[in-house]
Amino acid sequence: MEVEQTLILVKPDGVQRGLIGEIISRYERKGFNIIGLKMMQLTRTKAEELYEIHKGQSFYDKLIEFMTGKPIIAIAVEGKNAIKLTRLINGETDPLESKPGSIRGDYSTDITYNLVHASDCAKNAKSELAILFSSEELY
Ligand code: FUP
Repeated sequence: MEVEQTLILVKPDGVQRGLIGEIISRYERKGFNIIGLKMMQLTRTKAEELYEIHKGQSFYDKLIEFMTGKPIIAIAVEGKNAIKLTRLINGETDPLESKPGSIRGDYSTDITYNLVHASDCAKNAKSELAILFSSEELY
């Protein structure tokens, strides 16, 4: 069992819908430690860094507008197998695949307005955490 750190975002729709507490509590109840937490509005630069891999996709512009339009909550999470397990807690990207019991499965029907982000591998977790948090902001 490997202790990992990963980046979670409560996206603007989660903040606007009043689901911050509900969403954060799911990672806490699972047993993960929160080692960084803040509300912020993503700059276009940060959003483009975060979603660099999707540049050129049909949904890219809409995604960047959405992610930068209103505040988000950035959360740094640590625990055993945190990368894989937080993505299981979030549920699948495709709303037809995200299962009840997951955050997306319980609260979202949309592929873009899907409430949460979690890094998908160790390399991306490291670079995404660095985009959102300075080392002084992590405990
Ligand atoms: P995930 O890892 O589940 O966050 O999903 P992806 O990395 O595949 O996609 C990143 C984000 O792009 C999703 F959260 C939402 C957005 N997206 C769309 O808006 N439309 C799509 O068809 C695919 C992804």
